[in-house]
Amino acid sequence: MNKFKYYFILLLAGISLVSCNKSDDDDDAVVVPLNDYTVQYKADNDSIVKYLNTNYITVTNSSGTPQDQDVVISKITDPATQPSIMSYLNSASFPKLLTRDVYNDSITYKIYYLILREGTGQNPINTDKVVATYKGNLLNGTVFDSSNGGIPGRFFLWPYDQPTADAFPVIDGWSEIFPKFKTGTSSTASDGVITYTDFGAGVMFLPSGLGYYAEVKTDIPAYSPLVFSFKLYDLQRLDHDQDGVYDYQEDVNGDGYLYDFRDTAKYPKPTDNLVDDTDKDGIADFVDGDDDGDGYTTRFELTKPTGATYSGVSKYYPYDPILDNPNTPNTDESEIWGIPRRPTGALADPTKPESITNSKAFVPEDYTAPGRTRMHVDKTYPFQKN
Ligand SMILES: [Ca+2]
Ligand SMILES: [Ca+2]
Ligand SMILES: [Ca+2]
Ligand SMILES: [Ca+2]
Repeated sequence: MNKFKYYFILLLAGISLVSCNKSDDDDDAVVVPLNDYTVQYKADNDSIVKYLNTNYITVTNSSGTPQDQDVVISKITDPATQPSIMSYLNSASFPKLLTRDVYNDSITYKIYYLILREGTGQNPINTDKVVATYKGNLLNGTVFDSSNGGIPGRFFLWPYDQPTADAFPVIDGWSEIFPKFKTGTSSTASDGVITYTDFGAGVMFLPSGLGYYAEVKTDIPAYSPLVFSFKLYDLQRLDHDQDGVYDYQEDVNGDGYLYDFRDTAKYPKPTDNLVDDTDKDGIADFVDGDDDGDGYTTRFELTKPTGATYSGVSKYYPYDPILDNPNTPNTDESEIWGIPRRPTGALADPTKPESITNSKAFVPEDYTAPGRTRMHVDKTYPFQKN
């Protein structure tokens, strides 16, 4: 029986798990069992709802300055002039308070998050690297950390990533909420100072299970719900299985999120609608070097056939081809062939049905159509000749 599970939460590096099946093991005497996730979440959610009902927010709108989208959250003293944060729930305009359901720790959390501004650039997927600033406070108002006004930090949104010299992995709550926002635009002055404008900005209200849970951090007691205001400045796409297809292009169900459900302690019962796993071997496409399980690596499948028609700057198909720019006659940007979808041209023998020996021809659009499904992960196309 898996009666007791003990979890050790490592600083920002996400969660590592140690479970023990024997409740009478003396070696574990120093480990305190964690609070039940369902019970703790209910208590946290009650506290967060109360916080949203009893506090109001002021936002600095000062485009082009480091203070743009800074927020101050204060207790309501005059309800007539200080609308509660909860009053923005599903608002038609901004600020807009929304919720997101998150499956984690074997339960489903509902995260409240406030969109101050959506941003005008790209949404990160929850395994990308982002450039951001933030300010964190407890529900009692204590600010425990802040990078606002300082140098933006770099963060791995996937909690399982290892820290590097310039970036840290984040808590699960950040991983879930940042993909709801977009980056903005940036300009670099001659002195190297980068100014960000029109970036996404918001506030997330996290139950402790999506923060540090039982772990005690500086100025953060165990089981603390956390409030983070943040600004999403920039992102870097990552390719975790290094197969040449960026993570965000391996989001098979297109929901903007990727999960590695091999962590069965954290995810005992993932529902099918959360899974991006073409060959259903339990390894999600973004960490599976052979997405379709045919024994050939995706990297191999994305190698261009030799021949003049497949010319371009890379040996491999990119997902999005780049057309040559006629305004730069001395440079060939051309990458006219993207990863193909299933061929849609004429059958080799139109009198017989499509089969592995009677395939359709590729037409140019098969390599460029927006939103196409790569042929190697297209379950409607079993006729690959690899
Ligand atoms: Ca990949
Ligand atoms: Ca997905
Ligand atoms: Ca797989
Ligand atoms: Ca394959």
